[in-house]
Amino acid sequence: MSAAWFDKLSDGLSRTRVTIQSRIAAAVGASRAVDDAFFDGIEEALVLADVGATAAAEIVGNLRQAVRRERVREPEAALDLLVDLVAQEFPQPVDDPLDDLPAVVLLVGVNGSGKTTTAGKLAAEARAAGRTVVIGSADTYRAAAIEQLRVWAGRAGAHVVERERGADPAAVAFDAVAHGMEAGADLVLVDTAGRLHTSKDLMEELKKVDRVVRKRSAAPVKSLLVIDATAGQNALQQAREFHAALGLDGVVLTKLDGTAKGGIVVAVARELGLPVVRIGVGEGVDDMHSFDAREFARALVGAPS
Ligand SMILES: Nc1nc2c(ncn2[C@@H]2O[C@H](COP(=O)(O)OP(=O)(O)OP(=O)(O)O)[C@@H](O)[C@H]2O)c(=O)[nH]1
Ligand SMILES: [Mg+2]
Repeated sequence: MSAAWFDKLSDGLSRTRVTIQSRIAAAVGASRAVDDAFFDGIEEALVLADVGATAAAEIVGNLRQAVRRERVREPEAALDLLVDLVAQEFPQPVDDPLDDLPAVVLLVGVNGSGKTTTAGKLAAEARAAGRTVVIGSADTYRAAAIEQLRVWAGRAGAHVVERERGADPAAVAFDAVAHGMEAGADLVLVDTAGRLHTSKDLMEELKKVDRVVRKRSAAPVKSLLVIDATAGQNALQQAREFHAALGLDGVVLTKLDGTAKGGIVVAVARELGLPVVRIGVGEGVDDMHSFDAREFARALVGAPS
């Protein structure tokens, strides 16, 4: 793990860090003791970073045990244990669907979470590794969405499969997969329209896209939920619903550059056992990184690397 990666992630999580660090500093206080006030401060800090009340309480419960077991007296040493505990919430090693090509990857999520941007970044990443990429433009609701994806595909050097606005998204997805299979593409990315997890019709539509893609694809199909880190606790409910509908393979956490709420993935990983496949830390093509649970935990807690 390079130091540059850590710096970027820490930059991305800087607001989270400031919040957690200052809370923890307040918890440590003048006494600098690992006492009830210390544990309460950490729990509060984790809740504020959107780890969720249940997860925060359990992590702190485990921290209390670990502190006792290891007879830790220094706050810094207790924070090291906290980093370990947060990191352990993530499934390891990450089974990266993008490592194992050929593959078809479906990008799903609520409106504006960063699906199209992530499709573009993933396409560019695969192209840079010498892979051939097809992107299916299955967000047919808005003409602007088709155009946006075309721009990303052009930039990445990926072939884009699209139909007119209003076309059946499942038909576009089918075309894209068919084209990818026939052309022997390494990676087929399917960008879907944003939809609320509470919308029954749109979730049914997505299931149809998924069915059609699986039927046509000779390669493994993976569904990734794109979560906006600024969505906070709501993202947990999104993850539950999308997971129930599709059986997700992982999540991409975007917009970590603009939030104090990166902890939501801890809750998602913990409850659903889903790996974080990539993180987005900006709008540019290079603003995406793979995820390392330990480094993430360090950045979240604000412990030095
Ligand atoms: N700062 C920041 N902005 C991002 C990131 N990822 C995406 N965005 C921005 O978020 C906005 C929405 O991104 P899109 O990729 O269009 O999101 P989407 O999920 O495709 O949206 P819909 O198709 O409308 O549901 C755009 O302005 C992106 O530039 C990120 O990691 N960091
Ligand atoms: Mg989009």
